[in-house]
Amino acid sequence: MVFRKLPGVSASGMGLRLSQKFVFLLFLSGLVTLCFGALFFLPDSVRLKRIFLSKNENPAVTVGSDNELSKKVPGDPEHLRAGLKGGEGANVKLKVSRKDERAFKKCLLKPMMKFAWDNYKRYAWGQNELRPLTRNGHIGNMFGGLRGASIVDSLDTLYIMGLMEEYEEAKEWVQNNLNLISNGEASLFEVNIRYVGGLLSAYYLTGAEIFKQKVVELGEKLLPAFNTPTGIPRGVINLGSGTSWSWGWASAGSSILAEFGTLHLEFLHLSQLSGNPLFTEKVMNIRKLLNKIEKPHGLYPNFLSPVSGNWVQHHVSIGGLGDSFYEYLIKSYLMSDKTDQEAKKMYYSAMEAIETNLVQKSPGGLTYVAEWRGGILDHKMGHLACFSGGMIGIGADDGPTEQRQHYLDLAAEITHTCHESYSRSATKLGPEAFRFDAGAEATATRLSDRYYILRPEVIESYMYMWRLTHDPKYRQWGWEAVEALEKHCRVDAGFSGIRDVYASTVSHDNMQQSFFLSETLKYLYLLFSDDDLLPLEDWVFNTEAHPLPVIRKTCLQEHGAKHDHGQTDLE
Ligand code: DMJ
Repeated sequence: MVFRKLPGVSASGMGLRLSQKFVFLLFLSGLVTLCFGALFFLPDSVRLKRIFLSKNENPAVTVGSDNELSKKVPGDPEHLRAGLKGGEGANVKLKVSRKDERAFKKCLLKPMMKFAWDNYKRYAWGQNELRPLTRNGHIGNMFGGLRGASIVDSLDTLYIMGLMEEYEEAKEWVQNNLNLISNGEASLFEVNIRYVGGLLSAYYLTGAEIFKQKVVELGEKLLPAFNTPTGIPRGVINLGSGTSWSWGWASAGSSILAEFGTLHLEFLHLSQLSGNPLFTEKVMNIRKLLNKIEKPHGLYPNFLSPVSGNWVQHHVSIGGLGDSFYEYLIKSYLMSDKTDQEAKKMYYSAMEAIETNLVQKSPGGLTYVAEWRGGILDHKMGHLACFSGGMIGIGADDGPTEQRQHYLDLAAEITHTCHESYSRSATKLGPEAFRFDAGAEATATRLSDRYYILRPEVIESYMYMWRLTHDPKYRQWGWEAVEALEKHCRVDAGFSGIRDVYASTVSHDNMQQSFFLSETLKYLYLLFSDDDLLPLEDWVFNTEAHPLPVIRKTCLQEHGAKHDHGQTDLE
């Protein structure tokens, strides 16, 4: 049948009966529904899909302040997961200003923390860490009989992010359940950086007396570890009996540089809070010995005998076993309101020796810090060593005038190399150690080095470098890490490390490390925050990312006058 257009009759109405029109309309709407429905089955990358199905949570980012944003972005992990996995970050870029985009990203860190926390609370409450695959808790043997490492490590992150209900739960647990009467074998270093550091920063941020009371009590339990012929503490202590000994794996009963060299910040604050000069005296004694002892090529080896006070092995590293000793030198100087000249001198001399002996450039132009074994270089850099980008960055400004720009450049180059170790993997997360030999450039060559356990060091350097330079690439790199964590480390009941960063199908290690909550998520949050949230002029972060306030000169003087100790060393 041929339809002719009749005058005054619309094309769609041409000569059709009502029932025919109805069938035609039904067919048309069916067709439209079918086409739209098919969009859902297209891959995410298809542009059409992104145009039609862009999620509606994005409008939240078009308005106002961070606070308004946090109300609008629900803390539901599924929502967050969908948001990140579907690549909404890209859409956001098209719709919002740079400031709002940044605020949106910052906002997403909070539900990540909440997700990690909620799952720890649900499956591992009171234990040290969450095992997210088996949905149970882990106690381990690092903290003696102490429990709740994830709670103490999280206090300040929860508080800073404004997760107040969760912070209150954590505080209540500390008040009622943190039992310091314990008899297990504890690592002096780990208890100090996580428990002492966590409680100190919780006290300074909130003013809650309970944290002060607990931290001073715990600090006193650590003092017997220093009862050695030299005053250099041993690595392991029984918190009940006070007996201490060296790690079985440390050669000839030695103590580890990164362990006895990472007490200074916390112990100075313990003296501040308790009025007990002993804490300061103990760490000043370590400082004195290290300052005096002969150093091969100006370098500090990683193993020292607590009995003879001599180096035991000539292995030097800015990564594991050495790392945070250097960090605490520059941070001691900064935390003393720039009065601790001895720490300053030791830091810059150590840096000079490190640059002369360890800093290398790969054939591909990447700057890295090698390890040193009795004069022979091992062209390897551990993930742990990647904190050094940030450390060298924060130390740049107080170095010799002619070296300042150089230090900032060096910090940027190391941070760039560490980013390369991430971007050269399938998961965009970095391996435990990467090499620069046998044709390798910032990649792991050994199977045993391919894992990633939610470590913070690379992100830590992004945060410091962002604060120091405001180069947007650091936020971009941080965001890449967020996306990779969401894609590969988030599991149904928390976040987990992965066994091989180069495998696109990941295998999880079933551990949500407490430093993921205390460091990784905190540094990411700070990376997307304004600089006036914990400004670097007023706070230093201990090596577990717990912020401690700068002790102002006047305060140091009062303290020195009252207790008559340490003042000359700090001037
Ligand atoms: C943390 O416990 C601290 O940053 C420590 O200094 C080194 N290792 C972990 C994180 O990787």
